[in-house]
Order: sequence, then C-alpha cells, then structure tokens
Amino acid sequence: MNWLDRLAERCTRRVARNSSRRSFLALLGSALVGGAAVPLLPVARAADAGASGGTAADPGDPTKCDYWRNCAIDGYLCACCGGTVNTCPPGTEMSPITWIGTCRNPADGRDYIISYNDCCGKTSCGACLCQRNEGDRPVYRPHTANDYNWCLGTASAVYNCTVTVILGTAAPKS
Ligand code: ABN
Repeated sequence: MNWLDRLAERCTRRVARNSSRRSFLALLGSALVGGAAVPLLPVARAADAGASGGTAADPGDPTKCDYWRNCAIDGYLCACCGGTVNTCPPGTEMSPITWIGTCRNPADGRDYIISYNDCCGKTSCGACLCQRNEGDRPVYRPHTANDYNWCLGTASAVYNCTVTVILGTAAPKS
C-alpha cells in the first residue's frame, strides 16, 4: 500500500499547489504585468495615430507645418487647437465643402488626396498657422485656391481651424 499512499500524496500536493492562494496571486500578477505591456505593442501604437507621435505608415507630427499631409494647407492646424489631425475641436462643426490637395506620403512614396476641411463655429484658433500652398492657384479661380474660408454649409461661418483628412490614393500619372 506504500506506493498507493505516495501516489495519493503526490496528487494531493499537486492539486494543492495549483489551487493555492500563492498561485492565484502569481496568476493575477502576470495578468497585471502583461496588461501593462499591451500598449507597447505595435497595434496599440498604430491606433494612436492622430495624436502627435505619428506611426510608420503615417509619419511625422500633425502639430507641425512640415507634416506630410499639410503640403497644401492654409490655416490653423486643428491638432494644435483641441482637435486632432482629422477631428474638429469640441464646439466646432466640420465644413462639408473643402479644398482638396495631393500630398506625397514619405512612408510609401505614394500620392494621397487630402481634404482640408475647415472647422467652424468658434473664433480663429490662432495656434500653428501653416501656409504651404502646394498646388494653390490665385483666388480668382476659387475651386483651385486654398485662401478661402470654407465654412460654408455649416451653422456658423466663423473659421476656427483646419483638419487634414485622407480621401484616398491619387492615381499614378500615366
Ligand atoms: N481655409 C482656411 C482659411 C480660412 C479663412 C481664411 C483663409 C483661409
């Protein structure tokens, strides 16, 4: 019966070890440390695009004039005004009528169609004024000029700042 006693004892010890308070705490500790590491993973970093860090696919700082999407901008950057690269600051409304530009993304060398939507309903933000004007034409050709208040079709015509929204890739020149 000795061997049976030893087997029973080993089994009992194993069950006790795996269901002890200490192993429960160890499991909880791993979950907490593992959970804290999740934001360091690439997927979580990519989800942060639009703050001011940039990502591998969308490099640069949207609060700076030299950020690639700003190549044809004339206005205040909403990312400096309480909004983000593509969302208006609280209390303003995005204009449905916009100025469109084409900017090259240095990450992949492709040209992207960028919509410069003005955010409307609060007085001018006054921060991060950028005038890069690539492709801009004189104001007597309104559809190709960026020096306009595009707060049209909004409840208020008061201009606050401009967001840069990617509409798609531009077809390569044939
Ligand atoms: N589209 C930006 C803007 C607003 C008011 C005046 C000039 C340019």
